[in-house]
Amino acid sequence: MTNDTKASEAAPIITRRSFVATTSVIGATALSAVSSPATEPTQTTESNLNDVSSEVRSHPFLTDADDFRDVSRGNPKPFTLQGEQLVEARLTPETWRLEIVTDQTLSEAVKRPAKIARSLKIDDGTALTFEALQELGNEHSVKFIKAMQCLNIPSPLGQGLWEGVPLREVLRLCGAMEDVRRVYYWGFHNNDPKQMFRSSLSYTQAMETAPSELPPFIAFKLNGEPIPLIRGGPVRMIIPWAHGFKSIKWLQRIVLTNDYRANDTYAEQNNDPESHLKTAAYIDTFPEQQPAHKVVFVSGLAISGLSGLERVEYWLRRIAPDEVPVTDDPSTWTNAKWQECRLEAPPKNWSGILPAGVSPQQICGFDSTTGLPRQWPLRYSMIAWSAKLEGLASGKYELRVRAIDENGFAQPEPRSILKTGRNAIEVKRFDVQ
Ligand SMILES: Nc1nc2c(c(=O)[nH]1)N[C@H]1C(S)=C(S)[C@@H](COP(=O)(O)O)O[C@H]1N2
Ligand SMILES: [Mo]
Repeated sequence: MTNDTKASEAAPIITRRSFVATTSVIGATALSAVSSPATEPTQTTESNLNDVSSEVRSHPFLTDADDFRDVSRGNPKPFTLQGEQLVEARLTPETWRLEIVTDQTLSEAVKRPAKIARSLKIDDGTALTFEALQELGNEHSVKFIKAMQCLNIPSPLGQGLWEGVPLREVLRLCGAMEDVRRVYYWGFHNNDPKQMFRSSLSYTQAMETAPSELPPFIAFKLNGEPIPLIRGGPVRMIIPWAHGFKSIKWLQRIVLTNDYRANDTYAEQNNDPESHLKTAAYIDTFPEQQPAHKVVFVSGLAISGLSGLERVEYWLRRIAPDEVPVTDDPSTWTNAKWQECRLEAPPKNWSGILPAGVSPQQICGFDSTTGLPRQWPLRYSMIAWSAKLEGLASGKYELRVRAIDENGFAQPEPRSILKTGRNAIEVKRFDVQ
């Protein structure tokens, strides 16, 4: 099946209108808390229960910069600095500088140190300024919609439209290189080595991008605005394919090294430093008490990871009074009866979703002529799914939701190793009375 067919076959997501029209609404708590385009509740009638035609999501497509779940270290956390402290930390657009230097450490693994024709340093006034970065951005811009997710947190943190300059264009400023095998980078850490949160890429990942593929980039805008301090501004690294730990906030230093080993802080904590975002589904929180014999809508998010997203399925299981809830073992999955969920279709009109002045044609993953997404969901983004549970009798229930990737692998396959990305199948338990 081509991606185009899939996009056109995707059913529309259940609407806010139908959500609010229902007496029994799973996900309503989460729903009312988000800032989606306002649609006023209409009267509760049978007909609008089935109205799934308009395109209002249970989550905004782009998460407000302040609404991401925050994962950051530091004491004090860099985003709590103010006034003169920010100036000293070089975390204002005027004071921000990016240094690019070489690693001169020799070891068993490194016989010759990295060499570059030109370093960018604060000392001699050659470090890259915010203005120079933006100028590079005028020439070599990259825009990308990314689901931010932590390898170790089992729910997405948010989704943003990030804009910046491909890392390769910035590294080009250093001229000829010799004996560079890896790119190390980190951000402001209160000048305390113990607080450093580092990440890395191979030289190839940094410098070469296959046609239509996604380059690592140095971002200075989020959702059309300057990146706020809380999200790692003024300048943040964005690694489109990776979990959050590669997307270093408050970026200030790049070190080119001849060491072939990843130095990621996450690698030191038993995580796979080369893992890509996983294809997986997540369930919105919902009330644990539901009325019997009413229509119950459930919803959530699905991330399209490296292996793409084919569909999302749910399994609703009624638990007999004497039964113990099942565990996540293979026999459970063999006997389960999975049913397909609706997936949010590509928006027909992106202008209400994207920031003013940004057209889909400019964004990676969209056709530059038609402005249509080349695949849906866009790779490394997330969309909403929904399902309608009907006529539930009183009792205890378990709802499980899983994603199937484009290789036909069902979550949690093929990654039983949680340290490449936590994404066990989610289960929610609720009572119907
Ligand atoms: N400088 C710095 N960058 C960082 C981190 C950090 O602690 N310090 N945490 C990383 C991790 S583990 C994640 S999951 C993401 C979270 O991004 P967010 O806070 O914007 O949601 O930021 C990454 N970048
Ligand atoms: Mo993370």
